[in-house]
Amino acid sequence: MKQQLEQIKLQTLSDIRDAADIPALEAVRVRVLGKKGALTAILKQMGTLSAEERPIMGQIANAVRAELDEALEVRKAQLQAAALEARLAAESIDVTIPCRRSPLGHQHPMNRVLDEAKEIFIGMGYQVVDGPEVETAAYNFTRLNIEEGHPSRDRSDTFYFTDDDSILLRTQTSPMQIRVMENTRPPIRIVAPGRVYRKDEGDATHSPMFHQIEGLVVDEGITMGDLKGALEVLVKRLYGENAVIRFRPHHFPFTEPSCEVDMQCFKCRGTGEVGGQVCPTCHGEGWIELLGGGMVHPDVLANCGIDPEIYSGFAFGIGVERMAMGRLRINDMRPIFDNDIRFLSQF
Ligand code: 2NL
Repeated sequence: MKQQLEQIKLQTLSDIRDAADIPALEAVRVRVLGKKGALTAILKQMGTLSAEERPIMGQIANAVRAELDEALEVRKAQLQAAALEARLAAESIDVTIPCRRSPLGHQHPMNRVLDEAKEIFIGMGYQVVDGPEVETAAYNFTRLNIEEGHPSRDRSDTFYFTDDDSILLRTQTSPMQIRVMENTRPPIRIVAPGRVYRKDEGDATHSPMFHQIEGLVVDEGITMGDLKGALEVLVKRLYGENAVIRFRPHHFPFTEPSCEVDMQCFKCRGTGEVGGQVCPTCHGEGWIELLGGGMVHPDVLANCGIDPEIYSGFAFGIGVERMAMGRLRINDMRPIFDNDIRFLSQF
């Protein structure tokens, strides 16, 4: 039996050494120490030995068992470490390989033009004010001298939320300027930029949502000359010192007198034709409509608690997309809203 034990020990130690992976090692363990294992079988035979032999053999068998257990543990740790090494080697990544860069975006050209215009007005001492896009008809229309029944209040032109036409999407940014006039004493010098909404069919020069910058200056002794001066500065800073503008008489319910301001066409330089063809940018007009303005109607001042006998003011409204079209030298507004990176990345 002693010889048998020695034989099992040597064979098993050799098998443990030769086990190439964890499953092979486990197979060795089961073969020797499992329920039907070789060493287990010998331990079961202890009962057949004499009382003198039993403790001696028991001691040897236990020593063999302990030695094999130990050898199994050591080999298992070795194999686990080797497996981990192999996995780390297989899964390693080279962090020094240059990565594929995702393209860096930039500000939308429309917002850039809007920011440029804001900066120009800030430079002239204006404050920028912001307000809600959902408005009341009182602030969007009534206080601006646009009475009930006026065509611009028509349901075909304005987005209303309520059946009584009292809540709407603002059609201009003037409501915010009305609030400033109600809440502060002159002098007032503000611009109100933001989104406005009109039920226009979208085409090359119209969109149901567009951006406006409105300006308002109220003080003693303000004249149409101040309006001309402010707009000349704006246009020359935006389009260059050579930009030419003209003022035409117009009508708005909220200004009196009122005007529209055109810029000489940058494409045909006012001639209305390019290479013998009708200019595609101004359609042969020679001029491009830029904005509307005028002297704040005395009733509008009075509606806001400002005495028109003491104070006067000018106001104007600029379509920012229109302005951007001129600045970016494009003659269609739609790509400004289309979000096509091939168009937007050019600016
Ligand atoms: C246009 C014309 C305009 C105004 C906006 C205004 C605001 C107040 C009082 C009086 Cl609080 N007027 N704003 C005045 C004239 C024209 O906009 O064609 N915009 C695109």
